[in-house]
Amino acid sequence: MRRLIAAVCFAIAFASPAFAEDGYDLWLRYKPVEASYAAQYKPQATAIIGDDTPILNSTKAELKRGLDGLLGQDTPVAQAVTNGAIVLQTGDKDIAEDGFRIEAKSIDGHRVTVISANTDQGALYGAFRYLRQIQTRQPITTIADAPKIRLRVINHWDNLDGSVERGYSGTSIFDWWRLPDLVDARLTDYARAEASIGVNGVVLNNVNAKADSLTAPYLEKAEAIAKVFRPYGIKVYLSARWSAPIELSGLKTADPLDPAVQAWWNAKADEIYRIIPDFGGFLVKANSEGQPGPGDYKRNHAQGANMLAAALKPHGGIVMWRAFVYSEHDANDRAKQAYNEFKPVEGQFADNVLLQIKNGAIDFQPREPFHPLFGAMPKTNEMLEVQITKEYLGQGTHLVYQGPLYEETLKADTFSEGKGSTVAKIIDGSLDNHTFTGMAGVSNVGDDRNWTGNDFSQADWYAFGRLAWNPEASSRDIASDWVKMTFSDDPAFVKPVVDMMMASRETAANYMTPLGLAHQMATGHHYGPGPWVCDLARPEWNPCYYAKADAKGIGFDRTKTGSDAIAQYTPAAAKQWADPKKMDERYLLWFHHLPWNFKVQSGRTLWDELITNYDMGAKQVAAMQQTWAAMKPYVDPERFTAVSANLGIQAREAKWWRDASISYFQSKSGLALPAGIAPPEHDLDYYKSLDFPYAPGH
Ligand code: GCV
Repeated sequence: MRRLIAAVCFAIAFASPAFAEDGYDLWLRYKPVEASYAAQYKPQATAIIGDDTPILNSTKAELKRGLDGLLGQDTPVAQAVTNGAIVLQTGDKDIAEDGFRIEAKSIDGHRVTVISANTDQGALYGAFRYLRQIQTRQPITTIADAPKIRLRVINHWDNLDGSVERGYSGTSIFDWWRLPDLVDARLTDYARAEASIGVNGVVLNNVNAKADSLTAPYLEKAEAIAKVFRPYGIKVYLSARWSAPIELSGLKTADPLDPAVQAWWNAKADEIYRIIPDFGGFLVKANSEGQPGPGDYKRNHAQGANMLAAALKPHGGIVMWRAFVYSEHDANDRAKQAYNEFKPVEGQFADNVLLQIKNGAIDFQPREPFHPLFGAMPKTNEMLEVQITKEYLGQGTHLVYQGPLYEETLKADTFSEGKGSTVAKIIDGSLDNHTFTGMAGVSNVGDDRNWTGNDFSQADWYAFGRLAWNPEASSRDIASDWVKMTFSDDPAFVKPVVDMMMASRETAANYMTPLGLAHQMATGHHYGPGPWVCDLARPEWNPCYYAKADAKGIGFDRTKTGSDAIAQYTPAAAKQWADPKKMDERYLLWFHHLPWNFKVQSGRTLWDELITNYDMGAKQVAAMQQTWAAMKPYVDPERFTAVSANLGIQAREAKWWRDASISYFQSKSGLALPAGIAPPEHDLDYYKSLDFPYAPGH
């Protein structure tokens, strides 16, 4: 009997808690801080006081939730000021839009902490910042902050049938079928997460849009979502299909200069604002990858964007017009297309249009030089688009922290107005005096319990928000905050994990596309390697188009002996990549086609360097596995196991990338592997034979 009682006690003591750590709470876990910290914070968090408005009510609720959890108390939401209260004060005109100031003050003789702001939204951001101070064990001192970028927007590539283009974390969180009647409570947590990182806009549907999302029933559904988002300061936007007037109303044309088309969009805008009074505006992918657009009527992008902008303007709406144009009718180097189409219409866009430009000229590759349009159109409102989902960076399984990739783009110097003309200064408007600024991130969120599939992919979402708020921020600092809030603030955990995250993007570039190679992924789903693919109808659909490997050498010549894409950059920017002997070799084969025996900076031949990089990448993932294995004591078993499993997949796939790529390039170069490099496990035919008809996200 005694044994039975002991067994029962043991089972109770070690049983999993009712709610295990499953990643659902993201960086907003609000687990109790250590007693010594709680003792410091509690006297400054005795009550919460603020007006009764929709956003301030969510602010107070979040503060209560956070403080109750972090400090293990029942924090009253009160009316009267008492010592130690947190007081929300809005209407301070000296504080920038969406900004806040946290400071100790005396009100009626009581020592309080005031979170002041101009707008309710500013107070909400201030509250999240206050909580972050506690989550990361920082003191609550005077803190003043404001976003440097006005529109901080998430783009969902979510389809109306619930699938998500390039989504690797389940299906869409928007249940279009059952909306507006059934509004998933999860959407509130989604809005909390977005607001916590400063996101103030969400595009609900895929840029490869269906016209249906503009019909009345779907607008009612969008409004049901907007109702959830509004108390968190988030506006909804829709991707608009260019040919909607034809598809929905039978117009003969979608020509932007046709009065009937203009009238259709004007009426549509009126209808939208009747249903969604604070609608943000449209995101448009036009004349790209088969999407319709003004080019179908020989009109340019400015003519197209301006027509929509005119329809939205009376309501305060805006247009985000994408510069990702990829036309199958343009035989030019694909990297040149956007610049060639947009530069000529510089100065012609309406003031409520933003040109949304991907970080690089091709398509979210592991590494690309910054997009040549940055700095090339100083009269145009330019916004940056990055991919948070990892279409080309290991999709749902690889641990690849993209903070350094975003930071690399933001810090890139375009030299457009002389040294220091960084992409960050262009998109925050400071370089060319724009006040209408933006940054967009393509969402990695789905209905997986932990939102992003891979627990570490939450960090990309988090980093996007923090960098859209402050494009000068450090991706390392952001990773450190994220790790502390999401896992543990124990320095024995934080340091190795942040180091691992910071190195992870370089690691992926090494095993997938070293030395500036690009687009070597398999066709369609882009899962895994496919460098050998060379038989697709259009040249630039083929990975072989990008690597141009043959018996003599490898690389895409984008200098004047080749496509001369380098000339789309300012001379000062282009200069850094002009000489293959002196340049940053991480961009080498992006700009240059070189012989296999070219001597790189390490003293090795290009061939040896390429192979060494692939090999190093695969080994680096094995090292990541070891780092993580040593973290077991600091992590809950659920997330430890999930991350370990994903790293196992990543290690296997990194080796696959290494072996398949080496195999293929060796079939071209005919050269022996450098000393000490193990040969690929299989022959090239084996790698070519692998087929993944059910790879996700396609
Ligand atoms: C939404 C790439 C992706 C497409 C995506 C496109 C875009 O080509 O593979 O899935 O389409 O970019 O950004 O529009």
